[in-house]
Amino acid sequence: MIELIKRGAHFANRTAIISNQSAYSYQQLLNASDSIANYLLKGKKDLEEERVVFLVPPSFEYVATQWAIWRAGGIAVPLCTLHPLPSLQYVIEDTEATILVVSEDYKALLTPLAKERNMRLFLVADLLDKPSVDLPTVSLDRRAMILYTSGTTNLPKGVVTTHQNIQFQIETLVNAWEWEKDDRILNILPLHHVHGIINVLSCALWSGACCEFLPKFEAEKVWQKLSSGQLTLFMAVPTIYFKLIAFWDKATATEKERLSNGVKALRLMVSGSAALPVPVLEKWRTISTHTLLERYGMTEIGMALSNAYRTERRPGHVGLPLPGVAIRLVDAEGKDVKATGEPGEIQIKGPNVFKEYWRKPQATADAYMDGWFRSGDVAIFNDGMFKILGRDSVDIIKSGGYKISALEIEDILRRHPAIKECAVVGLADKEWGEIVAASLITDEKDLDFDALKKWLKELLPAYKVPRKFIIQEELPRNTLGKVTKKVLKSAFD
Ligand code: MLC
Ligand code: AMP
Repeated sequence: MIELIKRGAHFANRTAIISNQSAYSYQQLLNASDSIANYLLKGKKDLEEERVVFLVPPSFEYVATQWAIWRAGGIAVPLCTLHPLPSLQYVIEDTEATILVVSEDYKALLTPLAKERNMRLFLVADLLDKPSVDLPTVSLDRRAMILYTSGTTNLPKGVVTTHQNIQFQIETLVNAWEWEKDDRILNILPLHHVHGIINVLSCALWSGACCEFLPKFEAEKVWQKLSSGQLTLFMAVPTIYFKLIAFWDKATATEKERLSNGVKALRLMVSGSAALPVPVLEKWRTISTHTLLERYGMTEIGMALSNAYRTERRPGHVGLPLPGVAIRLVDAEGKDVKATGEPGEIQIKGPNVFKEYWRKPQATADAYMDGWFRSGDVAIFNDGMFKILGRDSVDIIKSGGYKISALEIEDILRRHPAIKECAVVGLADKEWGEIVAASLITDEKDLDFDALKKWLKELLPAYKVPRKFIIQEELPRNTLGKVTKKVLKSAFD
């Protein structure tokens, strides 16, 4: 049996999940996932890596579904609850999923697509009552999960991890951050990315700890939890800390004192998925006494670098490789520059590194240099620690912890009848890290941007829709005709 799930039996009576005001034990999680697995198998002995897509908000039912897919030998493909139909359809088609599990809220949206593609569609609430069957033995080298990530191509790629990858990614974090069964963490992150799935949920369950869900991020509710004295851990993207600080700033003096006193009780607060600005780290320290532990990761590798739990946490730095993860810094000529203190691309090797991009052998091969995974992130080794300087591609935007491809948005914008040409860039922003901005070439000088945004939201998740637009006569280009995005950024000033 998969180690993560096998361990659940040791913690049978402990609380695994709190969601929708109910507490669920590890035994309930085992029973529910057993039952769902039984439905998914429908008499088969093993799903043998059939892709099972599921659209279930963060909750006990989400976790039971994820475990069930793994227990039945399938590949778990979590869909994003914020995505419009075309984005969901893309993942369903790309994975050629055969089974779809949804919660009630998404049934109407996805039923026509499931019918059209002849998929088996289940409502998760209907799957919790079936007695157990013999479940297959799933070896560690089998594919376990596909998460979609944006990159330097216009369409997101499916990142495939095996059970072994996942297990290693969990174990290295559990050890580094000293997770234990008495821990309790609040999850407010989406569960279609590694930050929420691995760092928060799976580390908690591996440890016999409790993971509590809030359906979505709301500063007031998160502060209530943080100051309740019940939590020991919290992990979030920098934008969330920014928003929590903004809430605290607006509170009365008495309330500020209460919130600050309450949050001190946690043993660890972590930031990641995007660069943590030093002023945010410092302000959070004055509010909470916590020095946020910043770490660096990526969908393809889980976590790779981390500041120390017990010793130094250096602002603006991402620490050192996690145990078992090898890191090198390589310049444009392929020379290792870690020792010289020059900037280089972070490249990674280790059991944490993913198996492949789903059905994209060329993209998979291109992602490596001499057996090292190329992150596309540039860093230096500064006085014994890694410091991220940025990315080597202007086409990748990080906004609120989400990775967004400029090319994907340009591709959609060009489909609009009024848009002749366009270019998308990320602009630095204190709250979001970067915000998406688009320059348009159009003959319609009075183009209605609100109507354009509405049109885009039918095709793209709202967080990918540009927040700023300008209309230009022509796009800035170099002598080869390529849009110079660094120049374009200054046009938004
Ligand atoms: C929401 N909006 C965003 C956005 N999130 N816009 C740009 N970037 C984002 N990230 C938009 C909404 O569409 C909406 O626009 C408006 O902002 C307000 O929406 P909201 O729902 O009120 O926002 P909020 O709930 O506050 O969301 C902010 C957030 C969320 C920070 C909580 O973005 C989030 O959960 N981010 C975490 C993403 C994450 O987990 N990344 C990890 C990837 S793994 P409108 O127009 O509709 O009003 C990874 C590896 C690693 O990176 O190292 O961890
Ligand atoms: P994703 O592809 O969504 O998994 O995002 C991974 C990317 O997030 C990395 O390649 C980095 O660009 C960025 N990232 C993650 N953690 C950090 C960090 N601590 N500092 C700067 N960038 C980060």
